[in-house]
Amino acid sequence: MAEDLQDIRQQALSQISLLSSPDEIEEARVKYLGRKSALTLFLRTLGSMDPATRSQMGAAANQVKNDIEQSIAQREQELSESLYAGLENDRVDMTLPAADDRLGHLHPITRTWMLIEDIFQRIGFEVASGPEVEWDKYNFELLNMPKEHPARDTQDTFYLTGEILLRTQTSPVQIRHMESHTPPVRIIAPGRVYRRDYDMTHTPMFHQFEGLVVAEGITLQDLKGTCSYAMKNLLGEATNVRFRPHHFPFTEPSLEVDVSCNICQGQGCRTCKQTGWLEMAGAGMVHPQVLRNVGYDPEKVSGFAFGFGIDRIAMMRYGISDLRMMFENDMRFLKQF
Ligand code: 2NM
Repeated sequence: MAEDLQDIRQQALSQISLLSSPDEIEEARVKYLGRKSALTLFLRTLGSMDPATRSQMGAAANQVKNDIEQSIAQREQELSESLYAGLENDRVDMTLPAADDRLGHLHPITRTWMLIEDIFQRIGFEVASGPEVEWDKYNFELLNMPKEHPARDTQDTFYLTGEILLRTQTSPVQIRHMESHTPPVRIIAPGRVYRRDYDMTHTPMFHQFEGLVVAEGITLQDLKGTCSYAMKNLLGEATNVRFRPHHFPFTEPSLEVDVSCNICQGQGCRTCKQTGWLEMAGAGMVHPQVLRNVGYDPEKVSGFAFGFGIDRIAMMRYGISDLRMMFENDMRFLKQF
């Protein structure tokens, strides 16, 4: 009988030390001390024992009962302390500022690119695109620059094979578009272009957009009006635009487009080399030979084209002096915009 009691005690104590929640504590209290517990059943048998054994066993049973109660109380205390410790550690300071979840943003060049598309779409231009890996034929030959043409030297071309290259301008997009469409044509072609060049103002990859309008009765006035509209929209209504004669193999006549320096408002500074003007674009009336090359009749239609550097415009819009920063992806630089 005494051994039964010790078994009950041993089993209860070892299980109580494993309890891990207030619910389990309550279950254990019923299981080890309740009306149907082994201990209670044992106490009921005391009545049938002889008096001497009864008082001995009664005392022993009470001792076991006390031990179990104490053990449960102790486990209860331990548990509440560890729960409290958990709450202490997970405490949230409601007065702290919220986590920094600012969104990222588009690159200044991407933003300028999108703005350019928007400005030209408003006056009826469509956006065209084409491959960056091009045939020599589309990048040069159909643009009136045959194999030994001296203008090819100024382009510092990356050749992949004798006939395949990285486009040096987006003009091939315009050629492809004219080949597959009949006039009237009114497109801009923004995109990446590649030249072997690297310094403060040149990177081997840069962004350009060219524009092309071909229809009956297009004149140089249309070119000048369109370029002025674009520059004023991109660089501010106060921007002045001027045109100087130039030469390109694919246009005749050819022009260079200058804008008044928006750093010194045309007064003269380091950026504009004291001239008050910044060179922004090349342009001209599409050469009759280029029109014939794509199957158009220069007696019936005429057109103008222009080419701008997107990076250049972004630098002016955001006041960036070194083009290379645009492509280094230094977060301290990018976060400013
Ligand atoms: C420029 C400057 C002047 C141009 C010409 C053509 C085409 F395909 F119509 F012949 N596309 N782009 C052009 C004209 C590009 O970039 C400085």
